[in-house]
Amino acid sequence: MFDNISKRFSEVWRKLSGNTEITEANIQDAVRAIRTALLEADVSLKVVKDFTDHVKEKALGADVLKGVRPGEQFVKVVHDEMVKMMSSPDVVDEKGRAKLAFRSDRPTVIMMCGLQGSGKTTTTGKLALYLKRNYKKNPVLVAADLQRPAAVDQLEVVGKSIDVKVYSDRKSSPLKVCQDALEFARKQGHDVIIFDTAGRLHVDADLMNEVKQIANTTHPDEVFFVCDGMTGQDAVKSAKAFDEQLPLTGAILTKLDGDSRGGAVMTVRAVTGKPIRFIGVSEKMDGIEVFHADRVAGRILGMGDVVTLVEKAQSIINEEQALELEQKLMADEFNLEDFLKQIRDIKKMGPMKDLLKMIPGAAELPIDQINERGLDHVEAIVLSMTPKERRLPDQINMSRKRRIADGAGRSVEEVNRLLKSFDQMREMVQGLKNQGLMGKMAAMKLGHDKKKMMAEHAKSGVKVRQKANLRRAAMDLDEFRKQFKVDL
Ligand SMILES: Nc1nc2c(ncn2[C@@H]2O[C@H](COP(=O)(O)OP(=O)(O)O)[C@@H](O)[C@H]2O)c(=O)[nH]1
Ligand SMILES: [Mg+2]
Repeated sequence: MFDNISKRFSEVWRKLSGNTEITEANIQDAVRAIRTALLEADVSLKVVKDFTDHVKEKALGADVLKGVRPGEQFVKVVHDEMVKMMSSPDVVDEKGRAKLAFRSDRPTVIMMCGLQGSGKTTTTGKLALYLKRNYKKNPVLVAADLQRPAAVDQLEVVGKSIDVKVYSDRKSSPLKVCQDALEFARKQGHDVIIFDTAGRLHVDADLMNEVKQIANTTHPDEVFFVCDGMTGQDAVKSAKAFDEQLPLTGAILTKLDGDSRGGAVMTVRAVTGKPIRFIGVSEKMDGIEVFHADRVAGRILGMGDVVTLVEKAQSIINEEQALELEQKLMADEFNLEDFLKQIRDIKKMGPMKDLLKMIPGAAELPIDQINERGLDHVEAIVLSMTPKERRLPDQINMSRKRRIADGAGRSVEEVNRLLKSFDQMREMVQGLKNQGLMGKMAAMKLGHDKKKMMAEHAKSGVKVRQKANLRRAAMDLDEFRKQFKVDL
């Protein structure tokens, strides 16, 4: 995600890190480099100019803070400006879910619009799955793209894959199918209805009339402009055209998993004033994320996205497992059995490459050289150990190593390497513990909810000191994020 631009920013940070003080001259240099990076990402000229003007002004005006390196302070200025440029108030609820204009007197009507190929049909399905999972809704999808017969088929496949009803009538008209579907939804007790409308290759009057009519007749509660995040200013032009004709309530930027240059995501809100509500991050039905400006800014700026990484882990490892693991780590009981479990959980989270990209500074790593099969090999090695060996890895001698290697079809060196990295991991955990970071991790896992954290920990009977750590952790989550950022 945003590979090119985040590499560019990493270079800017690296150059700055050599300076012991921030002067007008080196700010000028950095701002110039940022300007080039943004223009390359196809951000519109006006947005770039406003952005760099603000950054310059803030950076020059900022008081030098004690204990903060000048480079770090500059990064913060850029980060904050970028968040400001992309964020909108009141689009996320306290649980981190997308706030949507649900209504209770009739099914909530959501309308998707945008150019052909922008991802409307795919996102219609993703959104339905999101609403099912996060709000326990019972949505129905409406095939309102009657341009091509295949469009209806495509939505039906999508609906089937997520077990959501699709309403279609191939012989009808787009407007009528939406009206009839609304009636159907009312009768069948569907509480959300999503219109998958037709797009064109370019904005044209016919298309606009069609979607306008649907909107004027069905009064949608949310009108989402779906936009291909790989494009830059072109996307923004069409966003403007749709915004002039329809009561847009937000934008969804798709395909950010590709080599998106980031232009659209940085420009859409600045130009239309409409909030970005979701982003699409894969072709699959669960490839949708609520848009958090600070996280996306972190990714663009090459600072990684620890919060999303933790949340991703959270959706795989449940809270109980996480607490159990944490306690084992605290008590130094973590062994290769747990390691194996971890590996399997990591594998469930998707390709290593994608995960690593969320880690701060990863834009600098040779990520393309990562061997995705590596985890399989590690798993095979641990599997060919006896349970006792997994619990007491320190007791694995040479002949045991040979037996394990043979059993796994790997070399003895690989077994050695695994045991060594396991040791290092234990050391690292020790280090984290010493810095009080484990508590902070736990704080994130429990959604930063102090009461819930204290309750969980009271139940699990951890020591008082650790509770104090947690209490502190709840307060300085920002500090945690800072610690995980690139060290300048
Ligand atoms: N990688 C990726 N592909 C996507 C995403 N969203 C949509 N696509 C793909 O983009 C193509 C066009 O999507 P579609 O939903 O048919 O667009 P529509 O014409 O607006 O309905 C399809 O091949 C989708 O699989 C996304 O977030 N990531
Ligand atoms: Mg479609």
